[in-house]
Amino acid sequence: MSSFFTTVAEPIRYEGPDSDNPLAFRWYDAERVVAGKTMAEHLRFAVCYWHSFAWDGADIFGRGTLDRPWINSDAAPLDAAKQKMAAAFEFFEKLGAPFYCFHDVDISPEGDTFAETADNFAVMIDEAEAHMARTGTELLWGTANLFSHPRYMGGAATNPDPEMFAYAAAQVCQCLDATNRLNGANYVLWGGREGYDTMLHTDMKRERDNLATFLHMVVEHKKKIGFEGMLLLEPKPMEPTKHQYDYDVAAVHAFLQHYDLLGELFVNIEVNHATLSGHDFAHEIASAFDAGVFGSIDANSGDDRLGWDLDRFPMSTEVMTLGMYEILRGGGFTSGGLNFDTKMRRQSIARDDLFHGHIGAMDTMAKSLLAASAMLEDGALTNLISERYAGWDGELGTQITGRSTDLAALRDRTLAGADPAPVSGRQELLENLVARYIERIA
Ligand code: XLS
Ligand code: NI
Ligand code: NI
Repeated sequence: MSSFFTTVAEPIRYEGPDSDNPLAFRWYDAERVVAGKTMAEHLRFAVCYWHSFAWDGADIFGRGTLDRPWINSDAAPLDAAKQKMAAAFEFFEKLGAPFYCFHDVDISPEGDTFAETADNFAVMIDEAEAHMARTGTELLWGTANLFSHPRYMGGAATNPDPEMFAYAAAQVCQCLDATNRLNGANYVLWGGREGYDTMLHTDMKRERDNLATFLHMVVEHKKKIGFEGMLLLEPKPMEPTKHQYDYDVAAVHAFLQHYDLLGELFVNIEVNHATLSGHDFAHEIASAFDAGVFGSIDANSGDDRLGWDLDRFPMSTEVMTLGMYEILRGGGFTSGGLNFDTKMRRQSIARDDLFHGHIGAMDTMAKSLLAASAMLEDGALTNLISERYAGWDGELGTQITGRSTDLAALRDRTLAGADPAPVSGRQELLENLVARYIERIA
């Protein structure tokens, strides 16, 4: 076993809310049963490879800051990739995360040709398979990076040049095969540059048609190789492009419907992407369940005053409680899970800061699960909602929904009767109620 994280000797353990040990869980108790399932089964935590192991802290204004010896290594590219993987699996094991996620380029160095890249990738998939067998860590999802290389500056499936489409297809083919071999629970397609920077040079209809063709090919390939996981699109309204076609859950749902892809693709909802699209996290989850496209979650958070995808660790129990509430109300995860698509702040340069970020986030999600499941069990919100809509089960409501009345009949009825009186929506009372469930978790 590698020893990149020497200051953390033991696996992180649950010590309970009274513990002052910063390297212990205070709420995440993997085996604790909540509403019929263990916390581990409910939450299905995954650590992401890209921010945690493949990023050195560089931003657009400055170079890397983080202490990541496996990145800034003088070793040959494949040897460096193996060191990076050893560090990653040491971390997964010590944290006790059951799953991880990767992009092809996170785990394997790109060569000068696609053939070289494919050879490197094959070596690293063997390596990953061995680490997974040794540690028991599983793959929540794999994905191909179709946005970093200059060939994808104009998109991948939506590139104006079919040569780039073909290259992207080759990359996804390899990565989906590898994900299948590693028993990945899902496969993600984030449309990083599937959108436009300006409409002046964009044929939007052609681009959307080509994206649909690409997705049909992915679906066909999935069936051909017998991959059983879900294929997931990850809605995001913008960044890096000005406009992305998978803007939010509603836009993805309409796209899937229009191109006859419903039932084949589902969504991976990221908290910070929901915020960027102008929606609450809970709204996106509820929309996905309503449309039958819910899949998985990228758990992170933004910042109220910075308007881009900041990928902070989730720290707000209130936001996450409302999200977990919708997940539980919808029936919970099947093959999906909670992937921490999160990165350290640039000044958190120590290696063990990675532990503090993930421990806090796992505790936030565990607290949110407890509060949400108590709220659901007590029917605290559901009862009030049924009361609020009770009229729709009465005579008038069923006449309207059953279409046994019409506009003119409703006018006559309204002319003849007294004007209806509005009742209070009681939003503040409900906000206080949610706060009480959060205060009371134990
Ligand atoms: C970027 C996305 C990305 C996907 C995987 O904003 O969140 O990290 O999750 O390609
Ligand atoms: Ni993101
Ligand atoms: Ni993401």
